[in-house]
Amino acid sequence: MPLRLYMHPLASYCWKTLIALYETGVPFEQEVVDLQDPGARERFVRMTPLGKFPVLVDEEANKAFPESSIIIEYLSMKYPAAAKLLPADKDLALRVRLSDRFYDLYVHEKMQKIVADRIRPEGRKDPSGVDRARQELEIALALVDRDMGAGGWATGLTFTMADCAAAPALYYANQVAPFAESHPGAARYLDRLIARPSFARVLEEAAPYFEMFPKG
Ligand SMILES: N[C@@H](CCC(=O)N[C@@H](CS)C(=O)NCC(=O)O)C(=O)O
Repeated sequence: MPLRLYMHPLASYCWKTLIALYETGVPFEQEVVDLQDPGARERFVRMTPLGKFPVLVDEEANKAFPESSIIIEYLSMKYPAAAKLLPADKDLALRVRLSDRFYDLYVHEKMQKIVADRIRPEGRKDPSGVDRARQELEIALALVDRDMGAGGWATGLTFTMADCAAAPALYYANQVAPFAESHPGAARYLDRLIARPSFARVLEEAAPYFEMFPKG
């Protein structure tokens, strides 16, 4: 098997790449890494010193990539079936990358900040950082609500890398800051993402691990 994805089934950025892989049917193998296991962590960090999931290894090409967006860019360059995730038109591709950045930086990262605080020990929590993350998440969700209520995908009628980014970011944001009432347009977009077979499959595979998700 030429492609191997180092990942964890609960990890949101891994979901982003899994959605891309399931969307395109590119064959790959999953290598689940348990970062709680010191041996597994040490081996993983030797491969990728920042220790972040996902990492895609192309064994045939002898290449390895961290960073979910770069992994999707690589898939779209190498596999014709994945090319649709990044439009050939340069202006459209720029819009997809902009939307991908928006979901990663202003939805996903804010959500991660809130979740990460849940697992900090008492006395080492960061309530003002979490307040700020909640405020910034709220601004981002208002933009999603404004743009996505009427239907379609992140940058138009075609499902792209931006939707791969949006799905995990909005799914987990809705767990930590439910937005169905405050932002119904954003919630309808999340419903469309959840109904998409690629994301539905990711959620089904993650379901056995959901009890590990830190409670608020
Ligand atoms: N910018 C990176 C973010 C990756 C990231 O934050 N991964 C999380 C899981 S969703 C992780 O590896 N966390 C483990 C850790 O930080 O120890 C990407 O797009 O892939």
